[in-house]
Amino acid sequence: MSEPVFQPLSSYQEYPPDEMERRAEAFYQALRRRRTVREFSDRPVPKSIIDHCILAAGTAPSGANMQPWHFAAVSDPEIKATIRVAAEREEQQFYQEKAPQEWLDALAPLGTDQNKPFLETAPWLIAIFVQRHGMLPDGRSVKHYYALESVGIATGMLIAAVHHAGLASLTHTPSPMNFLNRLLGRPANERPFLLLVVGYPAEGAEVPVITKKPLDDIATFA
Ligand code: IYR
Repeated sequence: MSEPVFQPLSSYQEYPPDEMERRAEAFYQALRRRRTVREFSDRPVPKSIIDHCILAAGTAPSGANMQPWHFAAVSDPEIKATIRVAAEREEQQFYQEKAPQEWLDALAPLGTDQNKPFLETAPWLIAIFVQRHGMLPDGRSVKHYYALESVGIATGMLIAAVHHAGLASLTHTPSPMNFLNRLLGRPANERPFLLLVVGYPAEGAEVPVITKKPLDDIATFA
């Protein structure tokens, strides 16, 4: 048991009310420009940008500050190609056998199918893993709390960081994703959570016409 150590909250920044209004609205306007993109350019993106986006994600709150995540960032064309082959194998089964009609109907407006060329085209794939428990250097296991919630929060922050940097992303979830452990050499205590495809959108990229729910539909105020 270690004693808590406290220090002054020196990083907090308060803004005058009108500036707060502007910032809250501006952040919403910035985030609402984010679109999930499925057509990527092969333009390279420097690793330093990805480093900072992952560092931003790593600032997320987590259960007991266990930080139960691992981000495996891949730019190596050969590894990307093997990920594509494995993911398309899963997707083929999904679209042709496993997915119930109701699910296929729900996906129809997005125009997705089993072909995932972006897994090779995009400069970066970030495989996000949840550590169901931690591992000390001596091999003992450490319990993680709210691991899925924590990694979900960190992933949201990663998506926002990537968008803020001026890049596009795609949340990709081939199911099951266990092949990512094998291909990326991740240990058995880690479970793939999501594959985030990151890069510039392809020139002339198009996105489906969809809408987001209005405030009244997503919030209640009492
Ligand atoms: N993993 C598949 C299917 C898919 C599922 C959902 I839920 C989506 O929002 C989008 C796609 C695929 O990537 O095509």
